[in-house]
Amino acid sequence: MRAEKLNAAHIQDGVAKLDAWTLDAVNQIIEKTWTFDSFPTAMAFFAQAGALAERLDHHPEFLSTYTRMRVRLWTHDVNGLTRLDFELAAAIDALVRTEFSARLNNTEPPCA
Ligand code: H2B
Repeated sequence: MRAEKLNAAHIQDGVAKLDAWTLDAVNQIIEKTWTFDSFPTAMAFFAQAGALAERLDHHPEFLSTYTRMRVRLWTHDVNGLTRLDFELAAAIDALVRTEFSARLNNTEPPCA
């Protein structure tokens, strides 16, 4: 079943429930950046988040810059945000919490 495009109020609500994801309201994208302790850790995150996305049949855009990984989510099918984006965002946060929390580099600001 195709997920419905969320309106602005539902998007605000969804972003508020997530941990530090930001909204690009113009382009209807949510995004978050993590900085890891090394390039191999960043690549392990890439592989595991990719496998998670494949299981959920919802696919992020990844930007890899050395130890930094940016994830952007939207639903191409509706050209906007749906509950699938928020479910995948929460699942990626859970993955980072369980598998990568000891391997984050919190001293560097997660700038773009
Ligand atoms: N991922 C994302 N991010 N947006 C989509 O609209 C989308 C997807 N559509 N993954 C899915 C796959 C769709 O093509 C299949 C048929 O479910």
